[in-house]
Amino acid sequence: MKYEHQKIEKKWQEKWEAQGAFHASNTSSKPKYYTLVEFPYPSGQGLHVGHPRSYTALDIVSRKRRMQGYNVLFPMGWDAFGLPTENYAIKNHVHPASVTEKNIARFKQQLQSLGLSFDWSREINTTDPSYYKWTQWIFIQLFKHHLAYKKEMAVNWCTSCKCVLANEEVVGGVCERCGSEVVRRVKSQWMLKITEYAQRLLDDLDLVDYPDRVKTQQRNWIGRSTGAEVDFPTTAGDLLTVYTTRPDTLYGVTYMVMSPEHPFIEKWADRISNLDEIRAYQTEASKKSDFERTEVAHDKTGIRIEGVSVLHPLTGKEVPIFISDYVLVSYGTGAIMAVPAHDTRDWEFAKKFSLPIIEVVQGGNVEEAPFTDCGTGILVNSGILNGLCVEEAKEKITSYLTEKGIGRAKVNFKLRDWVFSRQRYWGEPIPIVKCETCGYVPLPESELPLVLPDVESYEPTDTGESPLAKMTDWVQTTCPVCGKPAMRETDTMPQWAGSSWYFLRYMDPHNSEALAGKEALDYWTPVDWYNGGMEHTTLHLLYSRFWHKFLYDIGVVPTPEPYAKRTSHGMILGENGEKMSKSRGNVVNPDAIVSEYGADTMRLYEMFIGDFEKAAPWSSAGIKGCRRFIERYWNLQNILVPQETVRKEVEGAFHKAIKKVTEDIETLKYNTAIAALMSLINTVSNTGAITREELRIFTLLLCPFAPHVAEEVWEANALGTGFASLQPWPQYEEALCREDTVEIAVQVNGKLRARLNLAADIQAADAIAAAKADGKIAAAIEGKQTVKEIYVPGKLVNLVVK
Ligand code: ANZ
Ligand code: ZN
Repeated sequence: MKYEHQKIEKKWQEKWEAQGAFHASNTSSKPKYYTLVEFPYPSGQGLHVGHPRSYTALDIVSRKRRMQGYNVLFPMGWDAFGLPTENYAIKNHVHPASVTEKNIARFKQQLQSLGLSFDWSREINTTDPSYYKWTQWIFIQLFKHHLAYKKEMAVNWCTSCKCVLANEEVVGGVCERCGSEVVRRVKSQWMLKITEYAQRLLDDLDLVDYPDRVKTQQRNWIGRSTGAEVDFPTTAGDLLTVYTTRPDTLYGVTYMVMSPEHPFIEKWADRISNLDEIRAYQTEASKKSDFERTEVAHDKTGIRIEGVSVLHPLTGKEVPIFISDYVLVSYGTGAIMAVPAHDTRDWEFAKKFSLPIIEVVQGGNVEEAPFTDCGTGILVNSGILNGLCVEEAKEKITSYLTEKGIGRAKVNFKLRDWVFSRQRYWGEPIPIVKCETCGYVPLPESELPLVLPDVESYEPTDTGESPLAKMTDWVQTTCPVCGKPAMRETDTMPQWAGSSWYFLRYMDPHNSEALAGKEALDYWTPVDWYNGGMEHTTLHLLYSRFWHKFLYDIGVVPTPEPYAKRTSHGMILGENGEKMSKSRGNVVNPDAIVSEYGADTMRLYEMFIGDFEKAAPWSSAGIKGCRRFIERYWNLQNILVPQETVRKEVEGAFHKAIKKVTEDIETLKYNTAIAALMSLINTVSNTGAITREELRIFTLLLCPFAPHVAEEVWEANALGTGFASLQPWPQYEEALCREDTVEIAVQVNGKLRARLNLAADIQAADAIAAAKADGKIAAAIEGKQTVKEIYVPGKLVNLVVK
């Protein structure tokens, strides 16, 4: 019998689909299990070999859970709004919806060819009006709860995408998507108040099982810090308030810095004598990204504000004010008190502008370098704080400032509100109208979905408005409250909108009354295991936790957190160890692999490729090795003997393999699970036969990894009734899993001389005899007198000689 992967794989994919083998049930007496992978953006390039790494990994978990008796929800869908499709549509004069449809068809066919056990009856598509109706509904709820608001603000503007980017989408000063320059522009934007959830997003990380590196990245992104605000009187009369994490260093302040965008500059325009210089600096600063501005390495620049200064609140001394781009308007109060002795950026600035440096925490030589490691230092030159340690000084000064009414304790977060509008076509319309009388008014829920109208051109306008703005018929409407003429919002939602709640829709995807029915939500929430890329840790993962918490607060979902457990896979690199990309010419096409070697080989290979969490290079030799393993499994049918039990001689090997595979799947150690199956096949092959019961167990263990070939062998040899994929998972007995040999270290006078494999239950005398019989040991003790012989069971023999 020849192993014909193409025939076999097609056959089983059709059978599973026809019989709904992997459909989840919303009414089941079984315990539920919800496995989720990040749904793809259906790009024109089709599936990448990186996609199946995540999908196969959780497919294996899903398949194992079904075999363990769970009602499993393992769904798939399309995160299909977004710029690449829109840009393609503009270039090729086609509707983005038809591009999307075509791309989805291709992706779906590719995914199905991999034998992934998705419940396709629950497929969703974020661009489908029956889906985005609920994205719009959630937006309206956010609006009604004052968590969506409109604000004039300086935003990141991608000069090439002609589009506003969230801070998260600006990486290293350039657009994350296209790599073009990002500048600051003032625009009126819809914002979502994720900052209101900052503390809870931080605290509730304790409720979930995420890898440490994911939790750490989220914590850093949220960036909670504690300190104080201090009000500095100015010669202009206004109080200049700063945020500092080091109020203890207040006596060390020798100058102040305001961000170039600080509103006081306009306010003080009449008093500032060097306004031209200041304005020129403001223009320069607006061209830089926050990232560039705050880099420590960035050369310090700034301009002194002539005409206004600050009076130190404790010493009464006059202190100059500068503007400099290293202070950001969007953080704290947009102004700082500079303490050059103990802050690196302030120190560099002070050196450059020859400003005084006053040491206030003892420990370094602050003329030579800033002393920032102040943990154990004692306060000096600091009036009422002298002699205190830093922590005591922080406390004392904060209560002192509070008492005097010139300061207060303050907690700050790095997290910013989420810029939620895009001036582009291919996104969810924001369901708001603007009325002269009533202001911003949400559409009545009965009018949802607000469907994207057809436009003639998808090009963004040169003014930066969305192409929808040109659709006057659509834009002009009436106010749902007062009936007077009103204008629709023409901005659309960002790409992150649809993915912020999609996992809920899978629970009840055809519901037209609600985003999902209450019973379905109560039953399936939370997702039990969610796998996705590390690159989504600070964007998607945080955004969707925020929306979920909000939905929890308004009583829609039953849990405060959406995902009980999160894991993250490493990237698959090109054969040369570099990131796969067209330009590097190292892209592997999954279709070609599936067609030549089969989906089972591809799946097995991607799981065998190395540590799941780490990046791994593609290897053609590795693929061939996995194919050979599957053929060896297939050929077991040639040595099959009609015995319905496991033979004694291989019983231990089987129980150990069951245990290993059972446990390794839970920790995503797929490479070692597969290695255990490879070793089991060796053990069995060496006996020259396999019994039906042995083949049955082996088939079930292999089934989650290579399901098509497992089903075929199962059926061809009538190993049981129904799909192999739905059989109970094999059980092992702990007692039969014990290692029968152990490695023993042999020492002579405490020095390691040899390692021996001995029976695990060997007696002391036999172990010592075996050690002495070893060639290296015999040489080492030759002609010497043995003083002592020690055997530590299962570990070590030590011979003391002289
Ligand atoms: C005085 C001081 C002395 C500071 C010292 C630090 C060390 P994190 O931990 O990131 O919250 N800062 C405040 N607002 C800023 C802004 N808008 N742009 C740039 N820098 C700003 O850091 C808070 C510290 O960063 C604050 O404490 C302030 O400098 C600076 F030895 O104040 B510190
Ligand atoms: Zn109105």
